[in-house]
Amino acid sequence: MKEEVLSVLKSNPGVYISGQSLCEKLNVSRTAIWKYINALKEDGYEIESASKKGYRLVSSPDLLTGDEVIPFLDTKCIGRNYFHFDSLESTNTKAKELASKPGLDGAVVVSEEQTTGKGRLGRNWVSPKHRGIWMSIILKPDIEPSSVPKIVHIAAAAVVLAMQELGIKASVKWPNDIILNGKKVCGILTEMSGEINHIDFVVVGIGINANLGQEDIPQEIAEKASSLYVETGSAVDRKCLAAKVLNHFETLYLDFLKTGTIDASVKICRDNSILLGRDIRIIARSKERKARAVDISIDGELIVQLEDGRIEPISSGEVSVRALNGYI
Ligand code: BT5
Repeated sequence: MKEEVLSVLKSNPGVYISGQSLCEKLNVSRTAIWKYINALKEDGYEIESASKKGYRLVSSPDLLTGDEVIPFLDTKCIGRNYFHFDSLESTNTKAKELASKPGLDGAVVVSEEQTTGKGRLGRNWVSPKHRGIWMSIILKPDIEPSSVPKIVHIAAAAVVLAMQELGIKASVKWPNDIILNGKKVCGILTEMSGEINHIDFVVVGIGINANLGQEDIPQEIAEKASSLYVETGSAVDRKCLAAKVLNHFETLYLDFLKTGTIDASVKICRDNSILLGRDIRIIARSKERKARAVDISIDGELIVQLEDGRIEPISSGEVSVRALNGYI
């Protein structure tokens, strides 16, 4: 009911709504309305009350609750089930717990902070409270398990397009990093559960360093990690960016399900790639090879030319790619 009170206030921006009309619209008592208004204030909503006039929403908190994000969604499926938490170990872990329940294809799990956020290959992901967008999308696609690695390119393309809409020109560092001014501002972690020929679910975790200040970025990663705020000098509207990512993700993902190809996403990743044309190191397990990144295939593999001239496709699985000197 609290959500309904908020929704009425939000649909009348800046305008006083009388307690009486809230009671009638929502069919509850005045005392109940008063309680919901107080609960909303506790959540960080600034609501003015004036006798004889009623209630007026002055400002909303910077939170990624469903109330804040869903109004910006133009999706059919992605984010229509929305789980918001104040704190979680990892949104991917929570998403995997939820994913076995029916009806959660497209569900999104968001947390204001992660206490043990995860990167690839057991690495950690720094996720301070209220500063970033830490979210996971649950998917139950009817595709071959071998096609699952393609989804990371859909997510990367969605993040780049969403940032572009906010005037931020970020690049993709194949396969799962988004880079701004040479530093990582977003990482993507795709996990899957299933059998050899059947997918139970896929979880796509997206971590965006939106408004982290320099002090939120630990010293050990400060050389390669940054945030949109640090790089652009202005705070981003997290709810708006989160919704834009989900909107673009759905469009590209539905295109993938329909056509069986990730052409559209690969084109975006190619056009905004930071690696193509550059000399790189390919690190798989503890082995390192030098190569030049020449293309991204229609299936999302990185096409490289090795030092001996051979051309080889690299799949995203277990490799890390670095510039010859340093991270990028
Ligand atoms: C990634 O791994 O880039 C995937 C990150 C995915 C994070 C999201 S947040 C929502 C969801 N829930 C989760 O628990 N995870 C996902 P990888 O390429 O392995 O990069 C990890 C490395 O990046 C670490 O070893 C650090 O060096 C560095 N790193 C850690 N936190 C960072 C941050 N916030 N920003 C930039 N780099 C970071």
